[in-house]
Amino acid sequence: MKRILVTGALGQIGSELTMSLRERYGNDNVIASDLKTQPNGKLLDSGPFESFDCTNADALSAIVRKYKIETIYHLAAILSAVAENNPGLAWNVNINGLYNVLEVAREFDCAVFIPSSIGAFGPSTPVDNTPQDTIQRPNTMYGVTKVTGELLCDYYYKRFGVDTRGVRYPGIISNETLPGGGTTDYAVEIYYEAIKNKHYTCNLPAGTFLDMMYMPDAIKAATDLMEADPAKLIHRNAFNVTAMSIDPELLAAEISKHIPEFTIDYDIDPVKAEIAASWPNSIDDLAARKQWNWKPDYNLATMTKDMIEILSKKLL
Ligand code: NAD
Ligand code: AKB
Repeated sequence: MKRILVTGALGQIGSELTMSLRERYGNDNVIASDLKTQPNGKLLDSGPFESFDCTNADALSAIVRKYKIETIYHLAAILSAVAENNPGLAWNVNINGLYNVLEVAREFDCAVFIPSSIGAFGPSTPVDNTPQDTIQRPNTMYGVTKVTGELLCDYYYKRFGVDTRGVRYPGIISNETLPGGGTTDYAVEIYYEAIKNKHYTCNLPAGTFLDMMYMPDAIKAATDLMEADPAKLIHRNAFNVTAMSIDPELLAAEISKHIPEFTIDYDIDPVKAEIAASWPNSIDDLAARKQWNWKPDYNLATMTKDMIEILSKKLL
């Protein structure tokens, strides 16, 4: 039976990944943790929760020791738009927090899952069908921390044998917890606004193609990779994974099939637009498909149907 620690468990991905891990490995074996102190009822009622700052190495080490942790899903991070506004905070959390996780994993022999991002690519990366191995010269602080994280994780695997594994997530679309300050947040907000107000003002320009994925696939990617046969993993940090490449117009058109009155207009956020313009239009996830049988279950149509059904019950 695995003993698991999830950092950043109150975030967009952590809140759903923790519940899924608890179903899989048993409630008491999955310790949720976050800097925030107030978990929602479901997370708190279903298993242990600890509040600590991942940049505090002693606090992290005490939790790993206390619960005899074997695997860490390290999700605590600062996302792209917030990172551009506060680069020092992003460096501290995304790099020093990760360093603490890797050190504690080395000491206590833990496996580590750490998400990278399409943000690890930059303006000189090939934009279409971006290969697994390619130029990575991001020009955002988020991207700098993500590339550094990928390299650090590879280093800890090669140098110390720490079982580090990661994916480069695209924008994640979900209906449980709102996203935490990223460039792709529009793709979640659009569904909430479509249901509440039948209208959405988008902060990225029409024609901004980015990879996206529905949360159930994001969870599947994390758990499948952590359970994959290590002998088959040529890459470790980090695998391109994607489910769809879409722009605001395509997303709006799909929503309109369910809500015909829905309209979209644009009020561009220049910081987010610049970040998005530096990321790929679409990435190639063949390495993940070959090495650990990655395959998404949802496309734009099936995700949109599900999002609208779930959010209509939640919001109306
Ligand atoms: P989020 O912002 O929703 O959640 C991050 C959580 O980390 C928050 O609950 C926050 O309170 C916590 N946190 C922040 N600083 C902390 C600290 N010092 N100590 C402990 N906890 C701290 O983020 P998310 O969307 O769930 O992302 C999780 C991971 O996945 C991140 O590494 C992110 O870069 C990556 N990722 C996310 C997406 C996406 O679209 N959501 C896409 C690509 C990669
Ligand atoms: C962000 O926009 O910052 C994240 C990501 C794609 O890494 N959603």
